[in-house]
Amino acid sequence: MKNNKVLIGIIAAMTLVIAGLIVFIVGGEKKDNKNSTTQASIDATNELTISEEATENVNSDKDEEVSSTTEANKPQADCYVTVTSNNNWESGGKISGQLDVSITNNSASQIKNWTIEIPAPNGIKVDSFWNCNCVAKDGVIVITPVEYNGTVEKSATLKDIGFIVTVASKSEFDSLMSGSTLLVDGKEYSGTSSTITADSSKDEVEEATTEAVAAQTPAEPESGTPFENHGKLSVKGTDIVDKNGTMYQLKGVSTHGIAWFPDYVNKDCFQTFRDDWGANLIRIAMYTHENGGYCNGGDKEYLKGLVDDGVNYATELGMYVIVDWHILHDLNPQVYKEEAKKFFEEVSYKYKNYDNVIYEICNEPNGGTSWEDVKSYAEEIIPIIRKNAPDAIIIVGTPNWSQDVDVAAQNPITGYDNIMYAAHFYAATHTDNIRNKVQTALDSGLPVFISEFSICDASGNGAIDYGQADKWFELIDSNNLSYAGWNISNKDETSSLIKSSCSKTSWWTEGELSETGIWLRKQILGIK
Ligand code: IDC
Repeated sequence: MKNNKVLIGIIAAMTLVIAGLIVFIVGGEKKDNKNSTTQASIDATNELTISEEATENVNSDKDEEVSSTTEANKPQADCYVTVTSNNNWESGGKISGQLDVSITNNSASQIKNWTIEIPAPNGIKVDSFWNCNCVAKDGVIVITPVEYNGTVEKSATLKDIGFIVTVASKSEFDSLMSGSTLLVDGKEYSGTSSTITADSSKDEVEEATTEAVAAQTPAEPESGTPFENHGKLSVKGTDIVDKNGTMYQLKGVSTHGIAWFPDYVNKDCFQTFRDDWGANLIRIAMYTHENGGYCNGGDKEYLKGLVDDGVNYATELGMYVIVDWHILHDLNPQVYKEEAKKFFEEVSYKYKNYDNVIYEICNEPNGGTSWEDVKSYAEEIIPIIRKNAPDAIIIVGTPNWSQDVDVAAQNPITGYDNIMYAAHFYAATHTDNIRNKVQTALDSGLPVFISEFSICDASGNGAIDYGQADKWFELIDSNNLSYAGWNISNKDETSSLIKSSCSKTSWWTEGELSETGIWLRKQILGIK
């Protein structure tokens, strides 16, 4: 039995090494100044750790890869963390770089439930991470295991943990490679941590003493929020452009119905999407009809209060925010048109000085509602919003659950700037035929906004179709389409981004995200 396992392990190892080499050879496209890294992790039996790493340094005048910890500077402690970097680059006046982390366990027993803490400068941003969970909060980066690497066997080194950060300067970046602490079941391991850093101008090897985590001060609000960088948006042709007239893509998430999941309307939640997911957009969905919706027995003041909280949190975080009048089982936006007029009068007045607010005036007309009906509704609502918000982007829903953008394209709303049209999809149900509608609309110059989508079926549940999801994102990214993924909640359905077993409303670890959540986070972060 044991021998079989070893044999299986060896075969698995060889397969992964070959796969790694193929990925390295086939995927050799050069990008920026980043590493190309292929990783393999501990297998299901936990008996094998392998890794195949291929590193290419583009724009680098050195040919040799920076070596890892040498015998000479090998730390003496039983268990220790090694933080290294062989790549950093300038990004928008800041420094971004990749940090690779390993845990060496030379003690007599396995270690479990490890946590690594690295003192971090204020304003640090974690852009992506792999084989770990990684959050930067309150002056410290906290790294915790994922399902398969929480245990480090005795006499073993756990590798392939890494993350990418952006900080203000090279010295801030370098400081991340000293002072890390390994915590195992509450016990702090001290000792030395070997660090290596290199950039295109110099190779250097440093050794630093691990210190206890310094007194932790809350992180200051980040400079350079999406809104600070991009300001008031407008529509040019089929694109959203920023204050400089440069093409801009909104990428974000939609709440579930705020009446049912109000706890996710909180600032930490939105900040998690901004800082940990790379999102610049939050959509606040307020159902009008179902189960005590705004126009159907809902507490209007309470719901408007939630919308207001959401808009203000997003604004404080420098994010863009959609106020979504979420019609659904009311079918036709004409049903609650009078309520809609009052609502949009009020909110557009309240947010008249906010340049980050987008209005979505009817989520999904359906049930045979014609484009003519939707258009005439829009022609009553738009002027009301325009009185207060002359330039705000307004998204108009389209017939058939916001699929018929091709129909809207034949007879668009005229006389106003900054009008966009909603196309929604659920990838396991909506495939080529809806993509063709979007393409047709774009071809005829209609600006399309994917203000809601998921990768399961149209019920918001059922199996994920990753293949169709990829096809949708080819269309989205090649056309600079903005999007918001449904939905921020832990409801027990596939489209929810958070696992139903998790009640946290912010700072989720990867293990606390649903499959859809894990996929969408990577999508927004641009991790393929
Ligand atoms: C679904 C929710 C589900 C809720 C239902 C209410 O995921 O929890 O019970 O609404 O009717 C849409 C809608 C969106 C739907 C979603 C999934 O805009 O409100 O949410 N969907 O059915 N259009 C296509 C799919």
